[in-house]
Amino acid sequence: MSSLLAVVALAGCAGCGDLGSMRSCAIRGELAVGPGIVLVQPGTLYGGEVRYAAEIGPDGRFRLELPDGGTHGLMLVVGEGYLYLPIEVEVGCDADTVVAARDGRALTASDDADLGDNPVLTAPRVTVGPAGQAVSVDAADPDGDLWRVFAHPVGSSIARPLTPPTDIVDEISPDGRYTGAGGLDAAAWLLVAMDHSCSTSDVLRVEPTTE
Ligand SMILES: [Ca+2]
Repeated sequence: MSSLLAVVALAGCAGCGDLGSMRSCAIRGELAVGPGIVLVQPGTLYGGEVRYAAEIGPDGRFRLELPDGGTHGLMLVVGEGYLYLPIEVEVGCDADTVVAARDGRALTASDDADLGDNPVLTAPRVTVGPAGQAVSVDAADPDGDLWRVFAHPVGSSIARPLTPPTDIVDEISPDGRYTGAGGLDAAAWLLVAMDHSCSTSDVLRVEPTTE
């Protein structure tokens, strides 16, 4: 089954003035498909580190509050198969910046036609210990172009790259057990791996277990 996701980013801010404590810089998603995850980089697309994320609901909706407005790169992981859609938006701070599906307009991304080269996540675990919650998961990429594995505590705006088992060489991350994210607590976590071809793993939703 194949479907098209058409997305247009609508700037919701004409000017980010002195709004004091009412200032809120947020991205609101009204996509046609879900569930999934959106990962966000401050600055231009691929120009910075992924720091923020939000869960995309089954109805394709999400809302993500950011500390600042301005240019942000988004990676939307939704739809049949997993091929993320990269877009760049200007985030305003006097009204939500809306990212919405509009059939036949603006940016489009087809679903992934070849799932055989996608990264795969297995054996996810979120354990609860004296130092807080710790996340671990096995990652493997069939054609060896794994980029990063990210963890997102659901309900927060945080995205964290998990630590690979060995060094990242020439921006290619190794297969193996990824770990990290101590010091954060959540009722559930989302885990996703991305490669250099915009393919992704399944988005895993994992609840903590007490050891
Ligand atoms: Ca791959």
